[in-house]
Amino acid sequence: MLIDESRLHIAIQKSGRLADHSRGLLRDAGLRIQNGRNDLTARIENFPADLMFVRDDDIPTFVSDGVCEFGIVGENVLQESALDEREARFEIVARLGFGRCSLRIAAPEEAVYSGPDSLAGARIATSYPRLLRHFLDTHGIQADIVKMRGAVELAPRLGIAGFICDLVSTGATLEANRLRAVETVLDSEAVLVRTTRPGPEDKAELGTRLLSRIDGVLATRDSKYIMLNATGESLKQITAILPGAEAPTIVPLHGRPGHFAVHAVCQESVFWETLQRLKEAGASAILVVPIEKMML
Ligand code: PRT
Ligand code: ZN
Repeated sequence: MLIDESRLHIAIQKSGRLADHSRGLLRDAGLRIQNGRNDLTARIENFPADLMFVRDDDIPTFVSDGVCEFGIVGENVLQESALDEREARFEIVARLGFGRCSLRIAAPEEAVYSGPDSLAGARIATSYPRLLRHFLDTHGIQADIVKMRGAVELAPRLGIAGFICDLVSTGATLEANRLRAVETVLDSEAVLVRTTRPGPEDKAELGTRLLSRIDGVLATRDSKYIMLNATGESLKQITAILPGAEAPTIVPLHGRPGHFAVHAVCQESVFWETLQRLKEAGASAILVVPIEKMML
């Protein structure tokens, strides 16, 4: 495969739970993904970067080896790889808020469980042997790890292991297999990783540009722009209620002495309850508008 050295390379999952969200994030950051080049790569039309579509398990290696400067992957896959003996040359540069799940240890519903000590001497089936070993070592527990590539939830029923350690999101799979979660090994979400291998300066600069765009998208996802009117006496109380707003803009209203317009970017969700509280504090004409783009 020919790699164009003047362009950034971003590894994302080819298909699976993270694929659509990963493309969506890059699209929201203004990157136009050219379709139809081939199955493995795609060119970004308006930014010097190429995407590489790979299995999620390969993303830490691609980024660590510097084949790709960036990657989007679940923290569970990344941390499992980071515990490998090989030096992991990557760093998390953004948490992306999708693909949330937890790596949990689960026991058959009827099993007696009274804390990590109950795992001593047990057999635990998992696809995440290093993370599980790390958890057991941290608690000073000796147990056998049975490595499985998939269908881990079947292990207790098949008599392969007494416990499992697997990803859980809704909990439906555990329930369907009459298992219950007893410990959390890791809380995970998709993350943006960057290689820590040194590269040419112009590429580092491109990387900074890409990061600043992605940070902008993440900041706007929950942010809202709030506008309202308030009297001078109520200003202090109102600005204290505004969620996650630093230094709101306050300007006098023309022809209405003692009245002000307050404008603020709120970095947290704005709920109806918040609007009610603002109104009770003396705010009127409250407007909440979405923010399309933001560069921090
Ligand atoms: O083909 P490739 O290797 O790229 O994909 P994959 O099959 O290995 O991964 P994929 O697409 O299934 O998941 C990619 C990433 O999504 C994972 O590494 C996690 O970071 C994240 N993620 C979020 C999940 C889940 N939620 C999840 N629920 N990954 C897997 N599951 C599975 C879990 O293993 C279990 O079998 O879903 C089942 C449990 O789900 P609930 O909802 O029943 O609890
Ligand atoms: Zn995988």
